[in-house]
Amino acid sequence: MKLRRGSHNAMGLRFGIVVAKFNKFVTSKLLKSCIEGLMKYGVAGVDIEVVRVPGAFEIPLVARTLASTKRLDAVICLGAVIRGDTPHFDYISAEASRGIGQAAMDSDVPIIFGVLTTDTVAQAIERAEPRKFNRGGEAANSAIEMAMLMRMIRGDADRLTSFKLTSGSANSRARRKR
Ligand code: INI
Repeated sequence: MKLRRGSHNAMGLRFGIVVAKFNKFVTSKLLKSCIEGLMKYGVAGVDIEVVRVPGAFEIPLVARTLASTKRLDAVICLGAVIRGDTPHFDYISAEASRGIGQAAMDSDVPIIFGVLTTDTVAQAIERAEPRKFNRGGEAANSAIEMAMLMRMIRGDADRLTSFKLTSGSANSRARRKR
């Protein structure tokens, strides 16, 4: 197996982000860190499409529709489902995760699950916080890694030989830094 060293350069890749407006005080943080995470690896602002949906329940359909356009290398889904006192939690979180997985399989495009499912508001804030769990940044890393991986597997990877599989994913590098 031929592996080459080099930078993790995502310049030229295109991403869609579907972000829920519900619990915006959390999802806006996820969105900010996610965009910063993409740009940190060279993704241009014009190559990022952001679509806002009412809540996490609506994410899968829009993610699948965006992915089906075939103009994007990956789609990132961001939301925050907080248990609180509502039985809604189980329905919405189950549907969001099932639907997002299904959307990836239907469209053949990587779709990243960046939807927080937490028991409390405090947990959601902590996971969105860039200096804590930074789930938005992690979603960006996963999207870049999957976009590059799919190009590589499909043989469209000349420009991606700089992506070094053995050095670990962008996610694991981010984890080591913490
Ligand atoms: N949507 C969320 O994204 N997070 C939640 O915590 C949530 N709760 O708890 O109700 C939520 N509800 C809205 C839902 O996603 C749909 O937008 C709504 O049911 C309309 O289809």
